[in-house]
Amino acid sequence: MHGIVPRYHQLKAILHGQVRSGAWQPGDLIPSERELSDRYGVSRMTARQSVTELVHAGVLYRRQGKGTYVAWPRIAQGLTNLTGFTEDMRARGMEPGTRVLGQRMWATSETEAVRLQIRPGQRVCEVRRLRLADNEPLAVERSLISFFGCEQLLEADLSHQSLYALLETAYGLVPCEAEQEIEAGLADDDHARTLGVAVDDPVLLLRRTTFAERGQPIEYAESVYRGDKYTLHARLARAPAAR
Ligand code: 16G
Repeated sequence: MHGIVPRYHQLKAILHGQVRSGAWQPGDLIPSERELSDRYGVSRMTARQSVTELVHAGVLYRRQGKGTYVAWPRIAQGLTNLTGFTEDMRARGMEPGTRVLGQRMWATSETEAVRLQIRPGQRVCEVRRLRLADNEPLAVERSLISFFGCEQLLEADLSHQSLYALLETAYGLVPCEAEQEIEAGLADDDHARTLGVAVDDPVLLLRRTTFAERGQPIEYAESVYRGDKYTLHARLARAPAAR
């Protein structure tokens, strides 16, 4: 390797190319830093720096005492459009899947009631679901669904149909707007087991209140997304006054 581009940068581009071209597949163990330095005629330090940058970029990941592996591509989730899980996965050409973990009537807590703009203790339908794409677990979602007659949802088979689609077709409640919060978190025992990750692996905690037309809150959901699977993406515009 030669020229004015730093060597670690050149090697980084080569390694990234191996992943992009599919020569290295997700889950593959890549050559050690020693092998890379021999193969490309760079120092161990240069090899390490290239690999480290690709680890930071999420292209590769290290396993303690095992080596460096190719990471699985992440799902880039936009933050401006309101979409449901099913439509979102289908739009990406992935097959959505759902395992219903629980479905019951639930008396709302103080904070849940505030989110849904109802009285604390008012009963809503609670649905807990594991969400999968191409059979891989991505998220655990707990939805509280609130509308007059929501107990009918106890009869619904949500393992084979989309909640948003059902709300729309059966009840005329079209999800129109949502407010969402995102926080970093660590997988607890329960979530780790369900999502197939290790306890204390990073997760994204999402809380969303979804509103139907005329601002009627219909769902408050708390979701735990795998931290290794998602990149949240938004395009930002500078406020006119600051231009
Ligand atoms: C999204 C929502 C969830 C909603 C679901 C509907 C978040 C974090 N998640 O996953 O609240 O219930 O979409 O998807 O906001 P469905 O139509 O496939 O059931």
